[in-house]
Amino acid sequence: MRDHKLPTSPGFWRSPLRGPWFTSVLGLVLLLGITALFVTGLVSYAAYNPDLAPVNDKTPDKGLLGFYLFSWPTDPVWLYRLNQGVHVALGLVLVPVLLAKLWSVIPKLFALPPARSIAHALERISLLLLVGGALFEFTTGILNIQLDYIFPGSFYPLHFYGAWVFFAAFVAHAVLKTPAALRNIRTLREEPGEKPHEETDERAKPREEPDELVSPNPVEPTVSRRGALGLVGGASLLLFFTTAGRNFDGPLRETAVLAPHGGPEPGTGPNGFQINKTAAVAGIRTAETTEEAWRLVVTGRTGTVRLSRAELLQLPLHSAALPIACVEGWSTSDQWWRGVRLRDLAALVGHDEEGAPDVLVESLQRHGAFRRAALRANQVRDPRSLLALYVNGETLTPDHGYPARIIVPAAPGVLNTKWVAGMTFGDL
Ligand SMILES: Nc1nc2c(c(=O)[nH]1)N[C@H]1C(S)=C(S)[C@@H](COP(=O)(O)O)O[C@H]1N2
Ligand SMILES: [Mo]
Repeated sequence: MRDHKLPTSPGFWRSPLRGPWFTSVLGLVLLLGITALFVTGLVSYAAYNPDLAPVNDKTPDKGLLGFYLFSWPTDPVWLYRLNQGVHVALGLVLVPVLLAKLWSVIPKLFALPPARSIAHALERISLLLLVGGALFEFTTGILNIQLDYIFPGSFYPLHFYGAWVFFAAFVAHAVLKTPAALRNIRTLREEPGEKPHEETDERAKPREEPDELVSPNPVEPTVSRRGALGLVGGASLLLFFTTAGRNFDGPLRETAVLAPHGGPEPGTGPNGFQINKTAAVAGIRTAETTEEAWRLVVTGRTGTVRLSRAELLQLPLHSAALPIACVEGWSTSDQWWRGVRLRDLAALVGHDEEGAPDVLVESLQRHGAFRRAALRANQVRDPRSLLALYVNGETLTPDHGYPARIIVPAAPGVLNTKWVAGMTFGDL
């Protein structure tokens, strides 16, 4: 008998759950789930209008990988909220599935000899990219939503390039394995032993060699394969119901016990919705936001105008009900914003007849990743895009961007610059 004490020996792995049926079911769930994650991830990236480089683009040299970018629309207003909510919720829900899938194939990781042929060697190298890529993408994503940008400024390129490397390896793996996985769930029984349904089952005939995933000396099962899948699904549901509440205001938000956030508790009242970064953290001093001190500097084709908050309040004010949706996967319900249309500000500096162009918005904030952001012409022209002065009938609080903040329909939260000090209109 061979030594069963080493992980390189098949006999070392004794769970009766392992086998092609179990691995195939998990693999097919991941095939659908990870494809949806990739697509929502790319859409999320497009929402930044990363072509407004170098301001919005956090991924220098994206080159061909930016091939699909388009001007992000402003309708429907919940577009980014939904896409990012799905991206983050799906990423969390797939964690137990991914872990179970990796667990189910772990004997293969240790299999000797390291390579039986060139093709086998290539396959194992591609698996390193696949497993490494998956762990990297899930880890960077989860750190970002839980710890509020622990990689200052570098999360975007890491998660973006990682996604392409991972997805390339994922596609290769899916092309190789999906046909067998589909055959396995059709022809194999889920229970241990994993013999074909009947010795006479025609479809099952071609499978001759014993599968390397099946333990040669399994221990007694303590749970059926279906039961094990149920546990994985249960863990996924638990993650969903303890995090998804971050996309709603009010009591539902309290259900998101597993989704701590760096920001303070939003509190109650008209300004009682989530705060990404407080004025104190952003280094905004009260002295710079007083009526005497603060001026909005608007620059465009015909020059520069400076407006106090009182002067802004003399301009036509408009309202729009819009959510704030952060890349971290939290969002608020619609809030009632009131302020000056961005396109009216553009008109003040000579951009009325030919229509408003792009705009670069800069904050009072001196340090940090989000002190400025660029908006596309289509966003500036939308009548619901505002330089907000009020929210839900009250003056903005310092933490929500007093004296004035940007709010744009369907845009990622990060483009809604707070504590605005300057706006420069012109093609970017
Ligand atoms: N100046 C400035 N504006 C900013 C930010 C910032 O850190 N500094 N954070 C942005 C991000 S990432 C989000 S999600 C929204 C959050 O707005 P809120 O704090 O009012 O909810 O503000 C955006 N505007
Ligand atoms: Mo954000």
